[in-house]
Amino acid sequence: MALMYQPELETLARAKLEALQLERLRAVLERAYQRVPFYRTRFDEAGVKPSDLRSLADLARFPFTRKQDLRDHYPLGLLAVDKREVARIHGSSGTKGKPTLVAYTKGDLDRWSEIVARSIVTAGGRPGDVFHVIYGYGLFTGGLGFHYGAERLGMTVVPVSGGQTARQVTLMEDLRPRGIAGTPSYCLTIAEHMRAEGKDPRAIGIAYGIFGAEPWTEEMRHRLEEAFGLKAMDVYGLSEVIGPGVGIECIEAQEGLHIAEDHFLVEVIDPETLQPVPPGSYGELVFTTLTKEAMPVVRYRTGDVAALIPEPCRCGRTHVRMTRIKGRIDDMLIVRGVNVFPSEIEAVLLATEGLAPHYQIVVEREGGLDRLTVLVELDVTWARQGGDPAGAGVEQALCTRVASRLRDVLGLSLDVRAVPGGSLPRSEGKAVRVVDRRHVYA
Ligand code: DLL
Repeated sequence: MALMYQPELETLARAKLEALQLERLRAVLERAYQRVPFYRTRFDEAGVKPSDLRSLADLARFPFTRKQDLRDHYPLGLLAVDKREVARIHGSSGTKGKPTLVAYTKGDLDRWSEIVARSIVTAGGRPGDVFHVIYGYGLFTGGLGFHYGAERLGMTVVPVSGGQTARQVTLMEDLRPRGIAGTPSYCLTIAEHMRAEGKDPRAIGIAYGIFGAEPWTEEMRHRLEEAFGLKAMDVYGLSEVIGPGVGIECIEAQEGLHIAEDHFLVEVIDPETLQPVPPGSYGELVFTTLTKEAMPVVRYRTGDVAALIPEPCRCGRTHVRMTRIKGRIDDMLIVRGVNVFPSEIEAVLLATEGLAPHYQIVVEREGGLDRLTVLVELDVTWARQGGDPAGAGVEQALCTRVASRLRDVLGLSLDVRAVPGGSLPRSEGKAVRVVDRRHVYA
């Protein structure tokens, strides 16, 4: 069996796990009802009381919470503790609208470190490893979340944060980390920077990478693993629920993220009907925190689309797995009536030899019709090695081929255009993939 940080909790039999969840859920609902006026009003409006909860299924009678509710109670209107008990504040990255703030008690921070320490071990990390953290430090939960989890585990943490790519490379070459944690897009930016200097990222000797905070694909995993010679694991989380550590892939299977079910109760719903989807089907993830003190959330609608994987995992952990996030509901493009997730486009692009792992999706409106263009860059190494000996001719052929593959996959006609190497924006944190110009002309 796999090496585990808390084997007794990670392999808990389902019945025992559900009993633990029920006990914690009761306490959380009671706490929310007694201490947070927002939840009291919502529960009263829905005609439910915490004491109505007899089984986990009864949670379905309780109302959902949305990001807008946090915004409406900005900055800290959903606190369940006295302000003086708040030990730290974090915020969502705010790539969309105003940031939402979240609060932690000392106890919350302690539990979060433990959850992240456990996640790092799940992904192959060990005490004593040099661990390079390129998630941003600050209000964003990525940097500090991984930092304290790694310290709790007894690792040697290098708190580089994002940006200053040249310095990142120097530190990696000199300190030789065994593990790295960061957004997959920024990690590829680092690899590109190294190659441009004639260096091989594999020479650093990184064994495992813990990547998340943005949607990515299996094809991106292959690119990262090939570039650095590491094993890439997906980590999921959101500040409203806690931060990184809500779910993590195990290094044994690298197939689906184990949800820390002793701390977070997961549901998957149809975002239109708000009803649960059948087991194994895609829908919107909804989480209820089971152990948060400062700011518990009840049935928080994440906007993230994924499916649960009901089959047991070969690593021996019993906590349910979820698939990678397909995308966010609000990132889903509707182009001429067809639903498109950027990750579906990424999967085709990154599976194509000759294309660099940088792209941008542009949607415009022309004469009342939506037009989708995918901007790509050629892989410099591929071109240099003779993949594109004739120049523009081959480039055009490659774009035509990719466009036709995308048309097959998406059922939508679109253009693929190659732009000069290095001209697409490079990520130093969460990548922005979509430029939707339709509202400009609307
Ligand atoms: O991104 C927490 C985090 C930090 C997760 C580091 C993993 C690693 P927020 O800034 O609040 O928190 O953004 C949360 O990011 O609702 C998803 O849409 C997206 N997201 C997070 N992890 C993944 C992932 C952090 N592995 C929002 N795959 C979430 C796809 C992800 N999307």
